[in-house]
Amino acid sequence: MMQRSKITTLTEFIIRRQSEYPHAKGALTRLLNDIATAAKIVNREINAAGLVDILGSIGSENIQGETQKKLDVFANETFITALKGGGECCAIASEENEKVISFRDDFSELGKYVIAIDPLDGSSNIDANVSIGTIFSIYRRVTEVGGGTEDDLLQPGINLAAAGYVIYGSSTMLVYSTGKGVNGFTLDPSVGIFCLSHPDMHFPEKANIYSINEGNYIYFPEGVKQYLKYCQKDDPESFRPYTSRYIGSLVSDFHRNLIKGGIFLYPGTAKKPEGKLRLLYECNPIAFLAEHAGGKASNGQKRILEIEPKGLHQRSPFFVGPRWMVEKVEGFLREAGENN
Ligand code: P6P
Repeated sequence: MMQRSKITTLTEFIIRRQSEYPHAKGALTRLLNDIATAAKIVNREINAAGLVDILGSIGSENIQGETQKKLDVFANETFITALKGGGECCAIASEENEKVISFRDDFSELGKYVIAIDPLDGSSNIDANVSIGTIFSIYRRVTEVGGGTEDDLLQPGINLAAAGYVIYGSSTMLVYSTGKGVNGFTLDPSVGIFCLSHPDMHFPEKANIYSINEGNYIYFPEGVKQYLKYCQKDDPESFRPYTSRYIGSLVSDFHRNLIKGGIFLYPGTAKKPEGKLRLLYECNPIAFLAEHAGGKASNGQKRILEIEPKGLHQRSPFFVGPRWMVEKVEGFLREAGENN
C-alpha cells in the first residue's frame, strides 16, 4: 500500500507554532481555528452560489456605498457569528459595517484580540465566477475591560499579532502569518481540512508581473505613469517588458504575485488622492504578509504598517510586492516630486 506522505493540517501547524511561544495559552490558536471554520462555511456557499438563488444583490448598500451581494452579507454574518462564538475576539471592524461590532456579553468581552476584516473582497467578481477572498487582521486589544472599542482597532499595522487571507479560487487556500514566515494551506474539501501546501512562502527572485487598473491611467500621478513606461520597455536582462495581469480582486492579484513574482499597484489619483483600498482590512494585512514573505508595502513614500489609522474605513494608496519592485516605483514618484 502506498504510504501517503505525512500531511500537516492547519490545526497541527498552529499548535506546533504555539509551542514556540512559551507564554502562549492557545487563544490565538483558537482564534485562527475559528477563522478557518468560518472560511469553510463561506467556501461551501460560494461553491454552491451558481446553483442556488444566492447570486445577485440584496438591493442594500454597505457603508462604502457599494451594492451588497448576498454572499457579502452571508460571509459577514458567518465570520461575525464564528468569532463571537469563539470567545477569543472582543470586537470586529468589518468592511460591511460602519461602526465597530463590540462583543459585550460575559463570554466574548474577555477576548484578548480584535479583528479587522473584509469578509468577501472582490465581490463585484462573484457573478463572473472569478476568484474572491476574505482578508483579516488580528490585533491584541489595548483596552483593559468590556467589549472592544474603536481604540482597539485603530492600531498601526506594526502592532499586528497575525494577518492572512482566504482565497476562494480553483482551490480554497488560507494563507497567514503570525510574524514568523508566511504559510499556505489548501482545503481538502472531501474531509474539510486545511493542509499545509505552501510552506514558508517568499516572493521569487525573478519577478516580471505588474498589476494595476490601467483604465485609470490618465488620473495616475506622473511617477506611476513613468513606472508603467519602465515596465513596458524592452530589456530582457531585467525581465522586461513585464507581463500585465489584473483580476480586480486584491486577494487573487496579490496571491498570484506572491507565487509568480510581481507588484500590485493601486495609486491615489487626481480624483481620489487616497486611492481606493482600505488601510485597516486590505492594505495592512496584505502588507504584513508581504513583509514576512521578503517584500515591501508602501503608500508611495511611507511604510504601510507605520501609518497611524484615523478612521476604520480610511483609504491609502497601495504599492506591494518584491522590495526592489516597490522601491523602483517609489523612485519614480520621488523623481516626479510626488512622494511628499
Ligand atoms: P478597481 C475589490 O472591490 C477591490 O476592493 C479590491 O479587491 C481590488 O483590488 C480593487 O477593489 C479593484 O478596484 O477600481 O480596479 O475595480
